[in-house]
Amino acid sequence: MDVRNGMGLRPLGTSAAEFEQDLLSNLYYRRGTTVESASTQDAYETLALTVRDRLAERRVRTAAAHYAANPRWVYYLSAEYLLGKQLEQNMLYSGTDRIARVAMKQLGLDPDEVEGLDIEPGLGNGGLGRLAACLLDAMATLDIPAVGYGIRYDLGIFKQAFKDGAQVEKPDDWTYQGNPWEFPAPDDQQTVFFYGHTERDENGRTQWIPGEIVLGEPSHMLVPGHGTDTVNIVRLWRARGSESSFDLSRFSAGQYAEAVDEAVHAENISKVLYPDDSTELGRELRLKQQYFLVSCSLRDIIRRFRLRNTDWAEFPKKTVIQLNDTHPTLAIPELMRLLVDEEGLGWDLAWALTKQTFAYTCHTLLPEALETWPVHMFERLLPRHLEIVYEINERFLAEVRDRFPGDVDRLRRMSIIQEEPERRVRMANLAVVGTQAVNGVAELHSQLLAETTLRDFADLWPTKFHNVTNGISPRRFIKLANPTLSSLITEGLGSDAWINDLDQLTGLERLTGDAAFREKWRAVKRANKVRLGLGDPDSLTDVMIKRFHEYKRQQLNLLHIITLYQRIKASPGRAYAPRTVLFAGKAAPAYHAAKHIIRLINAVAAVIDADPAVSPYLKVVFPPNYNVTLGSLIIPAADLSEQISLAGKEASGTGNMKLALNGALTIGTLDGANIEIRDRVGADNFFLFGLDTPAALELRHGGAYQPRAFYEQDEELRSALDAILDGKFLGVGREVAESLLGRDEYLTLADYRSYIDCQEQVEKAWADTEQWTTSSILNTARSGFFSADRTVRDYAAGIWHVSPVQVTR
Ligand code: 6GP
Repeated sequence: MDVRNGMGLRPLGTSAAEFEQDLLSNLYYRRGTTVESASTQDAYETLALTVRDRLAERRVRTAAAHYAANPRWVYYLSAEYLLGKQLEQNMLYSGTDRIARVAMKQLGLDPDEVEGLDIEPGLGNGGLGRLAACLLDAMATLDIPAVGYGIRYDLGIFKQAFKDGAQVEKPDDWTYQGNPWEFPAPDDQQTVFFYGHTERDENGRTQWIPGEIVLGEPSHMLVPGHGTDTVNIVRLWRARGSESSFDLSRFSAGQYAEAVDEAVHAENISKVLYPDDSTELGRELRLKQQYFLVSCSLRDIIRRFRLRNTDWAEFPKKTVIQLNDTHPTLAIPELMRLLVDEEGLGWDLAWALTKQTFAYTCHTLLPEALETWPVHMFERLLPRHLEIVYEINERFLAEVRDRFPGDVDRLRRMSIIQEEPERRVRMANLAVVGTQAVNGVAELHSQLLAETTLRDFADLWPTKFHNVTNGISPRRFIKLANPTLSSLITEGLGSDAWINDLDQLTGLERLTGDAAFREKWRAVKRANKVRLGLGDPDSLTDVMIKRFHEYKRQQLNLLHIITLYQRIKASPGRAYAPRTVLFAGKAAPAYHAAKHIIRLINAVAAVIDADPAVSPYLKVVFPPNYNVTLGSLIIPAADLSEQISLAGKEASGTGNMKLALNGALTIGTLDGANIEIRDRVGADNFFLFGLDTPAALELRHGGAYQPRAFYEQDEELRSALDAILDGKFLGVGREVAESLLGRDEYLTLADYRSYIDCQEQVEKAWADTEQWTTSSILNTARSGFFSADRTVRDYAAGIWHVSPVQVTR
């Protein structure tokens, strides 16, 4: 179908009665059932389709506008997306939230029950995946022509449950009932090669003779903008065996398992999301996933380019491909292969086009999170790509040699190939060499990247390095997550324009003097705590929600809890301000140290709960299976936001932004985006503690750090750790204490006293309800900078050089 013909569409109705009519016809014609026999699942699917149709109509007009404009596109390549539930979002964006509920009631349906069946696609691990979703949201909202590319994992991030307090992982078969948000497009299927060898043909051109062929079948989900008619898409690839991969003769001979062997093998590529966050993981299947994503997506990008263009020289003018961390970095040698081997371009031209096309975002500082692949594995799976990487590297090292003659160490550090102790391909080096821009995700992170992790590259190409501080979707993380606060803000500001222009929140500053507004502000926070239902709504709700990682230091929070517990035990008569400490988050299944921390938190929670002398004042809760949905319930209820990573370790954080935006005060270190949050909300409205990055580096690298010295000098710290070692918490957690007393990689004990003292400041501040309310309002009022709209504008102006395309009716 020619998209230009989309203009003849009949606009779908905007009244509840028309919506009801459409619900009925979708129930009959697309779901194939009747009102009498419809299940709740039928009702849900029908509702989803009816909402989706309204966005699909905008999608047709968006595609037509984009086709006519032939603009420069942003292609966002990401192995992960954490999109969150779609129904509520799509009802808001399509403007059907109210009429849909009225129509459902008319049909005798319970909207809450029906909406309760919507499932969150958990196609990511944590920050990096959720950032991708926020950027897609903002790109659509800002009318930027964009496509997100990713993998349609059959199984998303595992579901977390607790057994005796320990994390157990359950598979997340998120499409078991189907997925109404998805449009399969088997006709856009791509062919992906693996293994095999290379040959030179008579013209000296290299051919890759593959050893395995897998099909990539795309489907897309709609990515609507808010307050605009733009609807972009996210296109997800699923691996399929080819038709010939089913062995009929074996099947006929009764060898049923063997008959499907090849197909199963192929389909395993998109079977499961690797449940790792910020850790390097060297498994061939993961490399296969990465190449699968890249190969399918690039062919699709080129197909789209060719709809309106013929000249390769135009390619970078029409295309910018943003690499979300190193996971899609194989796109660089893959584009070279396509241009040189398949299109016959010369190397120099191909390389110039490739470099101009790509940009790379780094999301970490942890050296162990920088991906590398064993050369032998890379070569076996992608023989032609290794040749290309070698060639890129040779030319690159010649450039370095020219600039820094005789500097052998530098060559060794910068080479795309690591030689010792094992030959490996360094994906971050490849990503820097093959792109026109590299960015970190917060000011400190970008600075540290250029000074430490990628320093040699920043010396060579200083202008290639950028900062783009992360941001979050105000639609998802305040408008949808916190409807009551949103209404109050709209009432206070006199309009809801702030949702697409978050800087307008500064208008709340003048309302800090309005007693009635302040009263309502507190009432909203309290009601959100009641809605969350995890503790006394009048207690200080202290939340730490993020992946479990030692550098994030959930263990430091836990030491504070144990100290509070021991103080209350020691002086039971005193009046303590009640506090509810909430943890939520998952640990990578193979990350044992993080799992020990989870188990210890649950044990401490149980011990406190069972102690009537303590439980009125202190409660620890740990709801399992943290995801976007649960986060959206917790964030609006938080009073205190724990952002306590060791300085210099957290690239940015985005939960910190969500919590501040919802009026929580932060207790945090000078790390990641905490610094920028504090700069904006004001030092008086932020609880700062701990070592800064230079001090942490000095203590760690001086080689003189002795956690035991802190233990010995600090009575409360000693007593907290001893309690763990003595088995006071159901005998659990000795590993945690031993690791802290042994190496304490992330200087938890060094920051303990400063943290405890700072928590006392928190308690004092909390006791002054009026001052706390002012700080809470100011946190919201001054968080406008952290809108993902600002982030996308920064990318658009500084890196992508793209402009919006308006979609008209
Ligand atoms: C995360 C970073 O840890 C976090 O600080 C940042 O806010 C987020 O990315 C978005 O930029 N990194 C990852 O999730 C990851 O897997 C390789 O990094």
